[in-house]
Amino acid sequence: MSGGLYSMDQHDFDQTLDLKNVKPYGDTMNDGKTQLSFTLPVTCNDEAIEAAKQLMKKMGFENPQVVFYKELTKGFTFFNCYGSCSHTVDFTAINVPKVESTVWDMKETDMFVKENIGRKITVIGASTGTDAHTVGIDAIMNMKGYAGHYGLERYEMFEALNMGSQVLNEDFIAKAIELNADALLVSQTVTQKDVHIKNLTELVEMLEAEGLRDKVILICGGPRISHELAKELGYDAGFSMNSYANDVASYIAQELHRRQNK
Ligand code: B12
Repeated sequence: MSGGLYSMDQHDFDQTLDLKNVKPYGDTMNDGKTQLSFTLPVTCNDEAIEAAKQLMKKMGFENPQVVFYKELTKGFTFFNCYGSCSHTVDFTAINVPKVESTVWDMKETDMFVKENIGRKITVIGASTGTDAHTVGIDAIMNMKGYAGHYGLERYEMFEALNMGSQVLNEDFIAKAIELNADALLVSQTVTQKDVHIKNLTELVEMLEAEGLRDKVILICGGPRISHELAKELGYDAGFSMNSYANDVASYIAQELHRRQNK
């Protein structure tokens, strides 16, 4: 009996979903219910709460509610709020550029490289510029890998050098020349004041000046990097959160093979 009721609910539920006008789901379809948090640089008092609500309205939230607030430090107030989003997106019109390659596991990639490239692929990686975050590039390169995906150092057909963090673009390029690298992997985590754009753009310009840009597969990655941004900045591919060594390795192997057969 309850199973029948459940499927009726599901049926109603599906009928009210309009993919051309998608809004957040809270308790019921199309209620727009959203939780958001932010800090205002004002003293923690009733006026601050009213300011947060007015701001929510201007952001397009109906029935704004402040459910939690706290002084962070003198003159700064943090808010947790709820509201109903009045905006929608057309989900059917969304097109996200993605790296075009088939994702293989380590064995499949190694076998492909053995059979189709016939030599080891040399890859160097680093967090460049002032960026001191190493966990992302380690996840991709280190022998032990990350979340059950072995890193490039583990691959039989990859020669992988991880230069670590805060590597200057000129040192990175010098190493690429010394090792005759096939692929360069750049990690950028900090995006404050667009420092990642500066570092990434500078590397492309320096590679172009050295006449090296077309000779390497240039890849960047990080939590706020997208494939679209990477392409815009002159990279061949960009990888973000939830990407692993095997995503990158299979892309590099396929791209190198494609270039060799051009
Ligand atoms: C650990 C950490 C640190 C450590 C780093 C230690 C180390 N050895 O790496 C320390 C304490 C040093 C640090 C310092 C700073 N940090 Co910090 N840090 C973090 C933290 C908590 C975790 C980052 C992390 O390790 N993630 C785990 C890895 C596995 O994820 P990932 O990097 O996204 O990598 C994955 C993908 O993105 C991708 N990927 C990443 N790189 C690459 C590269 C390639 C080629 C490919 C293919 C894929 C790829 O693959 C990975 C696996 O899926 C984050 C907050 C958070 N929870 O994310 C803040 C965070 C990144 N830090 C931040 C900031 C602001 C700083 C500081 C500026 C703070 C300060 N004022 O001093 C400094 C900057 C220092 C510097 N010069 O860079 C901000 C960045 C905000 C921004 N958008 O710019 C964050 C988001 C915290 C926050 N919410 O404010 N940090």
